[in-house]
Amino acid sequence: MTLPSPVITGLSAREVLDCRGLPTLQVDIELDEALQATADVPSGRSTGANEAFELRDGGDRFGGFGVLRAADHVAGEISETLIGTRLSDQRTLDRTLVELDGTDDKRRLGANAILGVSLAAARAAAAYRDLPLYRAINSNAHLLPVPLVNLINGGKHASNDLDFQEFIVLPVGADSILEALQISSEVNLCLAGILLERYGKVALNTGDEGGFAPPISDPREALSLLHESVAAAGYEGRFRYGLDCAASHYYDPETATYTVAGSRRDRDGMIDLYQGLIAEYDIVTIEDPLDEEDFEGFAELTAASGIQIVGDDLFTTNPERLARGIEAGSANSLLWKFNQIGTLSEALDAADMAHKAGYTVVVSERSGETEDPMIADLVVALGAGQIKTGAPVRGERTAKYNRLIRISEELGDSALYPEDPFAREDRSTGGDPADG
Ligand code: 2PG
Ligand code: MG
Repeated sequence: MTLPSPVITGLSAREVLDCRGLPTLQVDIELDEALQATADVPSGRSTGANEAFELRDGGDRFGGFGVLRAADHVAGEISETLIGTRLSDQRTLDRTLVELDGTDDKRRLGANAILGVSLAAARAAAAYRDLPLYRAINSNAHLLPVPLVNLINGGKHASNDLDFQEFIVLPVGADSILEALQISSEVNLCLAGILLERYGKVALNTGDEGGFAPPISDPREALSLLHESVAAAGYEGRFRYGLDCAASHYYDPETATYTVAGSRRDRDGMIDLYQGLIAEYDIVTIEDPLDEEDFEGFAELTAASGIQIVGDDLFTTNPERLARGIEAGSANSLLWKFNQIGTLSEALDAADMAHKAGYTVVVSERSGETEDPMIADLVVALGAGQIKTGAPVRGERTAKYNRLIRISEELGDSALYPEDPFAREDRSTGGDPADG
């Protein structure tokens, strides 16, 4: 049975605080029949150069980070266009928003204003059909994701000397999302103990995504710490390992070199470094290993390594950049962040394009997050099977993890936690570098 489309009767936005204490947008939408929905807009720190434009106020308020102009656009022009119209489908709504803005990167109204409306409308439409969001988007949704749990932070997310941004454990040997979170959390507690003993209390300071930020600079040391913690927790063989290097942030375009732990390397030197780390530490996924414009280098590493190479700053969830990457064989996985492109439909199109090309999709949070758990519903809706949403601590991260637990419960017997998506016959699961 098709329900008649509801009419949009109200639209407004306010500034709220994100997890860094910076302002971000929260959008409310109202439909007839007194239905109301809200969505928050996240914000990145190690952003790609090609992301949609986040409109900030400048000036003195909040150090220039205010979003009152974006809020005014929601209450003004966007409301004038949408209020009184029918919320028929997401694609039509998003197209209206994109056309109203009229720029390539949504800079006139602000991608944050546009995205907030797009997401709130998706939630309202699901509520109107009395369905959870994941079910409203995909009637067959049942796949829970393996979390890429970011336990050690570096790069732009931490005040230490690690150049790589994220050191990740993947609980591939769990039976359910709940068990995945349990064993990840236990590993995190073991890591805390090891850090305290080895480096003192200062090592328990954390970065933007809740992972520890120990005073070290060598990526090998960080990876060894992860392996040691998994072993100490008694879970050898049940985890694999990953990195988000966010390499554009330690790349110098003038000399075409990368500086990692004080030494400079060119592209080939970096590929050698990654190949060594992959072999030594059971690394199955690396995000942004090279500069965001180096489609060719990405293709080289993808072919040479045989592991999951994820494009974040490389693709910016942008179908045009993704198409270029698919053509060139750059990466084999898309990092999926809806605020990089600015509407839900365009982000869904990018995921669809990735899946059709045989790429995996990793749904991701931003470092500047809110308590809004929407990406948990979206990763299940997409059947993506992988989510990156920080350490298993702090409300803005646990909001997503806890929503996944509820979704898993709602799905009951149909809920599926993936078997190790990285299993390969030629990869040994035994042995641990930390053991010697
Ligand atoms: C990334 C993200 C999220 P930011 O690089 O993948 O982990 O960081 O939101 O700062 O871009
Ligand atoms: Mg990234």
